Amino acid sequence: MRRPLIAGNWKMHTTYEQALELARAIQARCGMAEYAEVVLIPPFPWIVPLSRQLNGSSISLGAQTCSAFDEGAYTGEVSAKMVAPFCRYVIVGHSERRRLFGETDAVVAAKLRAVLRNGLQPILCVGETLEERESGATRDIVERQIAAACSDLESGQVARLVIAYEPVWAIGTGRPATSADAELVASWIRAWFRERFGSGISEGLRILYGGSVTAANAADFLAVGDIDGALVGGASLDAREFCSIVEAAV
Ligand code: G2H
Repeated sequence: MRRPLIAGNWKMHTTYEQALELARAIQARCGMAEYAEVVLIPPFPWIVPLSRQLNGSSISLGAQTCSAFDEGAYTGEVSAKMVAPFCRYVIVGHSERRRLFGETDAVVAAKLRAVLRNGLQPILCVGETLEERESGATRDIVERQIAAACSDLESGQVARLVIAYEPVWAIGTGRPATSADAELVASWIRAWFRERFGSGISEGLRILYGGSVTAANAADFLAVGDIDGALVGGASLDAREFCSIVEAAV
């Protein structure tokens, strides 16, 4: 069966000292969790020191984005190739990247390929805005985002994906989706992959929910059959809260 994945997206938070302490506290409380895969996704500069600190632990690391290119004259970019020795995952298509930094579906697709090319696993974020939701376009939007990123992938590549359903209106707002909302969209996502890649691939695909996940609501999401974990933002910055979310995956 699919092993739950609980990922903490630290976004652009923490000082160096705070990052080391947060990871230490998480490792102490849930570093040996076997029932769930725990992933910390810190800002770029903390990836290498945290990989040293977490050496030997079952916690793995991810990056919050990456360049579509592997190397070259791309000032300010960080490539998947650079983080590959230290990370297992890279988030692509987070709504903050799409909305604040102009990442189009085409850019997201190019980044996703860079992640795969460098042996890492993409966590592809998809989700609708409030306006799109209210106009009944949720399924179209989510399927368009997935199709743009995944249509021409091979089965072996799809098997390495993680999909995070993150409704934009639920991110950082303290207003999560209901577990029924998330269940419906997760079922659409799995059906999309089943129709194109077969049930073997779709049944192995991990689908996360993200958007104002807390220790108080995590169990509701994790109880949904098609939801295999959580992408946690704000609540991942508190070790006790984050580890309570991990423990909800038991
Ligand atoms: C959604 C989520 C983490 P938060 O972006 O990816 O953030 O839990 O703060 O809503």
